[in-house]
Amino acid sequence: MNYLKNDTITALSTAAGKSAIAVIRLSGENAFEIINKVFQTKSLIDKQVKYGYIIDGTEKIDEVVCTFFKAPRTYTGEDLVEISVHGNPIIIDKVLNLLYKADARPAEGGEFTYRAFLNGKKDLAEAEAVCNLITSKTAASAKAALNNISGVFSSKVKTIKDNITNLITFMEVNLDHPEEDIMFLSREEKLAKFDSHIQDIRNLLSSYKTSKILQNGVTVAIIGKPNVGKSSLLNAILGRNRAIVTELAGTTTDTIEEIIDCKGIPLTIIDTAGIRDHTDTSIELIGQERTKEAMHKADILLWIFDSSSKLDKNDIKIAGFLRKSEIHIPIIAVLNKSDLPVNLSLTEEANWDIFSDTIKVSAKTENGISNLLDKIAETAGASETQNDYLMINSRHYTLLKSALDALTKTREVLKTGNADEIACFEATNAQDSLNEILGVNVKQDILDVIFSTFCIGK
Ligand SMILES: Nc1nc2c(ncn2[C@@H]2O[C@H](COP(=O)(O)OP(=O)(O)O)[C@@H](O)[C@H]2O)c(=O)[nH]1
Ligand SMILES: [Mg+2]
Repeated sequence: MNYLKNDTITALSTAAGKSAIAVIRLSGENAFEIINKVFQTKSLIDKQVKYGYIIDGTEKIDEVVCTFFKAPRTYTGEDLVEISVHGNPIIIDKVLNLLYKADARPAEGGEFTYRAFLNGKKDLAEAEAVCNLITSKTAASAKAALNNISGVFSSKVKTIKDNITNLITFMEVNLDHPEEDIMFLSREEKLAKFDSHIQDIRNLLSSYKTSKILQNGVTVAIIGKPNVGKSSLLNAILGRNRAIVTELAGTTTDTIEEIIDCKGIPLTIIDTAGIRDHTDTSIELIGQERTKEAMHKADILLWIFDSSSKLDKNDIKIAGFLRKSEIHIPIIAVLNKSDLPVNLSLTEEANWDIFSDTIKVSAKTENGISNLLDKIAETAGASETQNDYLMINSRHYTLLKSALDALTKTREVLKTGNADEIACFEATNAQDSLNEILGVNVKQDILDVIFSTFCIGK
């Protein structure tokens, strides 16, 4: 790893492949000197954005625009140049090779952001959020990730940490100068303060599950016997004809996956081949195996019924399969074809209590589809997902847990006796864990692991 070197680094920061424009970043002490070796411009010296050519000796390689950022007010905190070249991989390669020849080094994964962290432009939690923003799948999760980059999560952690630091200071003053009562806090007051900080940490921890849902999304598999309207339901949810719909049983032989934005959460919907007692073809058999795989992959099942006809042995087969399998996820009963007269009753059979909810819809008229999406979002836990920040990083989770444990111990020690010295020691452990989230005193090997998961160019 080169992370500790302070030389000048360069990399393509936009996605590989062909595009109108690609941006190459160059950052470090010698960034301006290096670009001057390969950049020919007639722009004025004082212009921050300069138009010109990347040249190899006298040969023009590309017509570009270079944006100059003077340290320290830059992304990395160093002198930085962003070269906008034409997005052709051959040109990009040539320009990068010229920069290497001019003494820039290929950047490691995440090295630009790593330098931003080292130079105090971002704390560690803010730097880690850069990846979350880039991989967000919905507008809601992108907004939350952007808030993390801007310090919304970090400032919550920092506030708790500062409050604990203040408390430790109070307790230490009390210990050192027991005779002076100017800054004296009673035991009850201290306990109340620690209780409130414990609650603050619990609140952050409790947003872990919902943040994960917001960022990673949930997977829903549409299952049921043939011809109940599974593919029609997928199409109705997507608002377009993605899956083939016919009145023939066994039309869908493979699984079809699509992602939609469902109340802010990325929802992967899988349409599956219908399960029935007998199968006509080997293709259908393979399709049914895929259906079973999809069921195991899913977080929620939508079991579709045709409410215009009675249950039959195919439904019983599915019920049997679900009972035998190790699937312990919410199952929503979707009574489709509600535009037709009702002939179905789920209660008349024994053991139909496996459903978390029952929803009536018509894939044909689209009646009830919006209700169904609400129900899916609610079942996934998305109603609690109104977070303005993300708490999805397992490193943060583990450190918050240790801080919570340390504060709980602090509280016990304070409660059982007059042992402020030990209490202070425990509270300092909590302070250390919270600091580590923000990147204070984090071991180099941990930093290496964090930033090496970033792509080159970030
Ligand atoms: N009346 C009515 N017909 C529907 C509805 N949904 C699907 N169908 C019809 O049911 C048949 C089977 O639909 P399809 O989506 O292929 O079912 P799948 O085998 O479960 O995927 C087709 O003829 C659809 O037009 C509905 O809500 N109302
Ligand atoms: Mg189908």
